[in-house]
Amino acid sequence: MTAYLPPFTHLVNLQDGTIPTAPLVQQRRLSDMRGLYADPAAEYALMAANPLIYEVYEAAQNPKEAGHLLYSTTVIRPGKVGDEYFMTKGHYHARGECAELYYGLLGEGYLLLQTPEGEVNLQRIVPGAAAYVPPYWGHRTINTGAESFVFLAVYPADAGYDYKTIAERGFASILVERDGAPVLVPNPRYG
Ligand code: PAN
Ligand code: ZN
Repeated sequence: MTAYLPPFTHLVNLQDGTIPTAPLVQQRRLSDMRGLYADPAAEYALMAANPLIYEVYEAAQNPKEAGHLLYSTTVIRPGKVGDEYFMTKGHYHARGECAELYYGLLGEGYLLLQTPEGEVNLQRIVPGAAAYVPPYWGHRTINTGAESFVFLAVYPADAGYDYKTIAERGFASILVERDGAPVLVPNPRYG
């Protein structure tokens, strides 16, 4: 007999992007992201303070099986490491064929995407923006604003995470501040 999962609802706090009833909250500090920012000296200088960069509020702990969805909000704090804006680690999906939807809730930033061959694409995310992450594109989000940048993500429960490829190679481009505005430049550490 089919075991029916009971329907459920979580409220996203639209003042700060948190999900107070989320069963899982992940915190990522600078120390959790060693080597991901392009400027090692700036990273070292900031490591004493070890700032909180982002939090993920995972609303669902559904079975990690095809057919189910997971959803979460991500709250990225404002700030920079050197001239590179605070961002998520970024990943490919372990099951590369799994797509994802991002929906902007608060603040402003960008979704940086990359194919396995290193082609990059940049999507601006503001409240109300519904951005599609197609299959096989690696993805990272970046806060270019002065306030927290918050978005909702919805993805197949069996998508999984490949962080290793990004940790080893990085993204081909990085988003840095030049004359007060975000500019996409080649990543000197890409390889
Ligand atoms: C998102 C991300 C979230 C945090 O829910 O997992 O924004 O980014 P990192 O996982 O790269 O640290 C998502 O894309 N899930 O698939
Ligand atoms: Zn993802």
